[in-house]
This record gives sequence, structure tokens and C-alpha cells, in this order.
Amino acid sequence: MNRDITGSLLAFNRSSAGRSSGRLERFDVRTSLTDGEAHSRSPTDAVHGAHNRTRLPAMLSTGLSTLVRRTAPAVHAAVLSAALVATTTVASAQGTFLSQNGLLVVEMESAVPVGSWTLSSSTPGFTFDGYFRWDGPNLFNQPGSAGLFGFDFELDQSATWTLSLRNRHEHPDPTEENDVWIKMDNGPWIKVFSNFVGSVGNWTYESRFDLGNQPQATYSLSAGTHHIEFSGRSNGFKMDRVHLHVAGHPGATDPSWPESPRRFGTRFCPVQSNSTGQFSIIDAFGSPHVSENNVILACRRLPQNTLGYYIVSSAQGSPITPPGSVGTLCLGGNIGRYSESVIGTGNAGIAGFRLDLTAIPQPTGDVAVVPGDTWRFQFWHRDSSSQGAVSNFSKGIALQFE
Ligand SMILES: [Ca+2]
Ligand SMILES: [Ca+2]
Repeated sequence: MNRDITGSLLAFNRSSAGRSSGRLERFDVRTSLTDGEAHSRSPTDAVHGAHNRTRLPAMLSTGLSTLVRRTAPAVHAAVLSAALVATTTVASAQGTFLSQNGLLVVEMESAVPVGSWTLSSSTPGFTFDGYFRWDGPNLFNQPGSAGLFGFDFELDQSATWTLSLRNRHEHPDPTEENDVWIKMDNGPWIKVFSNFVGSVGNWTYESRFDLGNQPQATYSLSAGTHHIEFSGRSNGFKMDRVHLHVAGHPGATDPSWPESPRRFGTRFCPVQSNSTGQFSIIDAFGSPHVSENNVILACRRLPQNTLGYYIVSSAQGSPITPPGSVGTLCLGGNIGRYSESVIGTGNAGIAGFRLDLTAIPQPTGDVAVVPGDTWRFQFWHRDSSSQGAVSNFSKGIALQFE
């Protein structure tokens, strides 16, 4: 096992027992056990601990509101609460997009282009990194037969949600190259299209069902997790992004809305319950895009009013129980510690932390995340047991960056 963390663990446990001397001071100065605040003693405070001096709930909502690339919607506190108590498991590596205040925005290029979908940026006016174009054959009678991809998302309210697909077609006949197959959850495949004359050669949010009198595309969806799936239909059709929004949402089809934040990552590591009777888990919110540098970790189901910090490695290790701990360490290789950003769990038993992707701590110094990297995190904290003061670990989360 990593020698550095062994020594640190032993120091941690001695410190936990309330006897501080020498190197055991890591968790004492200016940290509070009672007010849920976390403090940093580090000169790199501005980087690692920028949000640490705020009360945790405020810190998390402040953090979420800064997760955006452009003009940000106000973050509804309920969104974060819902996210933090969500019982759904972390889904695909791509993650689960989270609606905020009745609006969900997902860029097509957040999916990996499959089949004959091509990620392109040659036609201007798209948002973010580009758009998808269907370069496959016309599949007018074969829904779900080719080019299937989709997104997991979580809605903050039960409502009739309007689907607005930002799309474009260049054919002079507005009824050509103008449609795609879309399936919501376990519903039927429905052709969604735009065909008003002005839509030719322009990005449009016109999105109608090819049903009955061809109404605007809408879905009755409950709060919670859903899945939308696309499949190719008309050669040349372009899709930039998709919005789902509730009735009356102001500016719901404004392309300057940022993409919605996600909960992403894959959990790993078999762990035992901590002193709360549950094991703690980490959610990652924000974006897996390195260039955005927008990731917040939130570990929940921790003991109240205790202290800990995140540890990180690119490698997974065989699960071990380090000396003096009752928990399971599943990181391997070179383990870095956010020891300068000690976090108090407060009455909520939550430890939130904003990562800086330009500076992941490693034993030999900070390193920057590179697209394609996977970094693994656990939260390491003080806990109590029948043996007295011990340390414990959360379940791990692996974050794959793009
Ligand atoms: Ca058509
Ligand atoms: Ca786009």
C-alpha cells in the first residue's frame, strides 16, 4: 500500500483520538466541529479551498450556479436537495443531466456519434462543440434501426414537458432532410420534424410530432429519471441540441442557455457501514469536460460534525483496510491527498468540494487532468466505532474526463 497514506492514516487516527502533537496537527487549527464549516490553512486556499469558508449548503448551491459556461439560470435549492437525496444509481459514463427550474438542455455532441451520425462543425450557428448530421440512408419506415444513441436525465418536476430540438435542414424542399426518430423512455418511436418554409437553411427549434394534426412535441413526465433515444431517419438532417421545458418557462428556446449540469461518474469499492449505519457515497456534479473545470464532489451519509478530506488516484487498488481504520481503501498507485482542504460534515453529514482540474494533488506535486484521464476519489474521514476513534472511507467514484 502507499506508504504516504499509511503514515498519514496513523497520524490521522492519533489526531482523531484528540491528542495532538507534532505532525498530528493536520485537523486542528481553525477547523470547527460544530458549525459545518470547513477551513483551509493552505496558501493555495484560493485554488483548493475557494468555497470552503462558506456554510456547506450555501457552498454547494453557489458551486452549482457556477457550473455553467454562459449566462446561468438561478439554481433552485430544491434541485440540489433532490440531487443529494437521489436514490438512483449513477448511470452511464456520460452521466445523468439534471433539469433546473423546469428546463433541461443537452448538447447532441455530449453523446459519442454512433452509426452514420457525424459530429460536424462546418455549418455555423451551432452551440458548443458542433452538431450531429445523419449521413446514413433514409429510414422512413424503420424506427430504431440505425444510429441509436440517447441521454439519461433527471427532471425536477412532474409536468408536460415540451421537446424543442434545435435542428436544421438545407434541402430547398422543407419536407426533405427534415426529421428524426425519437423515443422517450419505453414509449413508441415517433417522427419529430420541422418543415416551415423559413426553416430551410436556418437553425430552428420547431419540433413537431408526426401524429394527428402534427402538434408540438410534448411528453407527460414525472419528476425523476428518464431516458431519451434518437435514431436516424432522413439523410442530411442536423441536430444541435435538445431542450425539454415546462410550459411558460421564460426564454426556454434561447440557444444561449448553457448545457444542464450532470451527475456523472462510476462508483466502485465494496464498503462497510460507517457509524451512521449506512455507507457514504460521492456524487460528482458539473461537467466531465476538462476545459470547463466545473466539477463539485458531494459525499453524503457521513457522520455529522466530523472532519475529513478527499483523496485521489488515477489507479484503483485491491480493497484493503488500513491499520487503525474500519474502512476500505480502494485507491491504488500514487494517492494524492487534499489534506489542505479539511472539510467539516456539519449537521447534514455532507462534504462538498470543488475540484480544480488544473491541480490534482499527487505525492510528487499537482498534475493537470487531461481529456481521456480517469481519476478516482474517496472521502476519508474521522469516525467512531466500538474501538473508539477510527477513520473510515466513503465508497469510491471514478470520473472519466473528456
Ligand atoms: Ca421529411
Ligand atoms: Ca451543439
